[in-house]
Amino acid sequence: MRAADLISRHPEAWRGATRHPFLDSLRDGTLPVGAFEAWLEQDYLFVGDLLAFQARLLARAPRPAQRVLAGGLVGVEDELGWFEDRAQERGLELGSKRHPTTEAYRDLLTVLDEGPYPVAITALWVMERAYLEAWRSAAPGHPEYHPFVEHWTTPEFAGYVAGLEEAADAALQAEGVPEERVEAAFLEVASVERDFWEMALSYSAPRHAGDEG
Ligand code: MP5
Repeated sequence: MRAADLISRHPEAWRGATRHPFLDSLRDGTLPVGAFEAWLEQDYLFVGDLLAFQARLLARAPRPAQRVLAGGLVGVEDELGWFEDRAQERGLELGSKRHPTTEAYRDLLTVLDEGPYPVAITALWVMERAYLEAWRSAAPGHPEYHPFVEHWTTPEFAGYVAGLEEAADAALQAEGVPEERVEAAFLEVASVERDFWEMALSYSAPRHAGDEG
């Protein structure tokens, strides 16, 4: 089995993860500001959880996968600072209250963390590949959101996703890989990715004390 087979086997689940009215309205500029800010706040929390997951994944990765995972780990820490800068520009305070969907995603990361490495590395590739395709679907994006579209559609990011795919493919070649668990993880990640867009669109982050309205 190769990682990319998962996408061709489950086109509906994949479409749900990578195409969404949130992304369409981000492209044409009709996205409510509250929805965008809800996404920004919750994705920042998700990326913090992802950092912890990736650190543990790196710790148990085979030698050939260490470079892409170590690079990714540095990238994710850098990204947290990038989120902080974007939030500051918008006068948005990044809170720490997880929406139930963000919490469900963190729970999934914990399950993956406790499971076999080939399942976890493949799941990480699915998360990143989903973001690459999702943000490509929003390109070029309304000018207000250009920096966000650009962030996940650069050739460097696409190269990182390709590197993860290579690491996932190598892991999936090993004997005794529990393919049904790989498949289940793909479907779970695809489903929570869809839920994440849905959450952002339907949820406006609680305003901070002292804010108007
Ligand atoms: C990613 C993300 C990609 N930021 N948020 C979700 C819900 N899924 C995937 O991770 P990264 O580290 O931003 O590339």
